[in-house]
Amino acid sequence: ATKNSNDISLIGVPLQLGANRSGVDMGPTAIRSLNIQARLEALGFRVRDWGDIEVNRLQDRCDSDEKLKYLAEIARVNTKLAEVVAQEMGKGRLPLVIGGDHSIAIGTIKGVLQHVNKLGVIWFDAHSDVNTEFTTTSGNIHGMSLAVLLGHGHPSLTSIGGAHKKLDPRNVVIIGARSIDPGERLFLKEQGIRVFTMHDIDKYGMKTVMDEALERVSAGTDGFHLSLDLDGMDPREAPGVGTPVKGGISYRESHFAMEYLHEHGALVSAEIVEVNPMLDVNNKTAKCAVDLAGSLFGERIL
Ligand code: EXY
Ligand code: MN
Ligand code: MN
Ligand code: MN
Repeated sequence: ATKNSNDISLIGVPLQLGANRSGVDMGPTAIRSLNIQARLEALGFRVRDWGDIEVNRLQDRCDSDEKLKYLAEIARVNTKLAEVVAQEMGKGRLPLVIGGDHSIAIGTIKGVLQHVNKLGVIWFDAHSDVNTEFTTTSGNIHGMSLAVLLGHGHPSLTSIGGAHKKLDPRNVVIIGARSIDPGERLFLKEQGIRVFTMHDIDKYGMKTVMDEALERVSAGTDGFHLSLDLDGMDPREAPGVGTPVKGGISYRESHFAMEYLHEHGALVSAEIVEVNPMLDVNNKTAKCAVDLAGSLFGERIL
C-alpha cells in the first residue's frame, strides 16, 4: 500500500439507508460545496474526484432479512465501494471516502484490505458500531459496521471482498465512545478492543490517548485507516449528525488528534461519515469535516 501517498482519490457515497434519519446522503454534496479538493490541493496533494458511488435511494423496507434495514442495497453499495477503493489504491492513490452513513466503512475498509494484509484502524466515534443482527435494537446497519469488519455479522456483509479479509481486533482502537449498547459492551470485552471513552480522554488527555492508539494501530501493521464519524465531536461543534451524544470531543482535541496522525505518518486511507446537512446549522458540521481533513493532511503543521 502506498503510505502517505501524494495522490488522493475522493470517493463520495451518498448513502443514508444505514442510518436512523434521512439527509446524510447529502453529506458528499455539503462537503464538496466547501471545496475539500482545493483545500487538499493547496497542501500539495494531487486530488482526483472519482465522483459518487451510485445508490438506489428509493428502497422499500422489504429487504431479505427484516431485522436489518435495507440489507440488500447496503451490501450492493459496499461491494461496489470496495471494488473502487481497491482499484484506486492499485493506482497509488490514497482513498478518501466521503459519506454517507457509517455503514460505508464496510466497503472502504474491505477495499483497503485487498491491498493491505495487516491494517490498523482508528475509529473516531461516539459509538462503537459493533452491533450484530443478534444484538441490535434499531436494525440500522451504521451501528454494525465495525463488527462486520471484525468478521461478525450478516454473511452478505462479512463476505464482501472475501470473508477472510477482516481486521485483527488488536489493531483497532475506538476514540470518543460514550454511547455503547449492552450487547456491544460484551463484544468489545470478548474481542479485547481498546476503547478510549470520553472519561479516558478527560483523565489522560488526548496526547496520551493518541500515543497509545498509534502504538496499537501501528504494531505489526502495514499502516492504518482513519474512520472519522463526525458524531465523535461534541454536538455543539458538530450538530449536523443523526445520532448526537452530549459531552463529545472538542474542536481543539479533534484537530490535535488529526495533526498527531499526520505527524506520525502511515495513513493508508480515510473516510469521513455521518455529516447530515438536513440537521446541520449553516453547514457547521460539514465545515468541521473539511477542516479536520485539512489537519489530517498537515494543514496546521508548520
Ligand atoms: N448503537 C446504536 C445502534 O446500533 O443503532 C446507535 C448506532 C449509531 C451509529 C452511528 C454511526 O455511529
Ligand atoms: Mn459510527
Ligand atoms: Mn457515531
Ligand atoms: Mn481472497
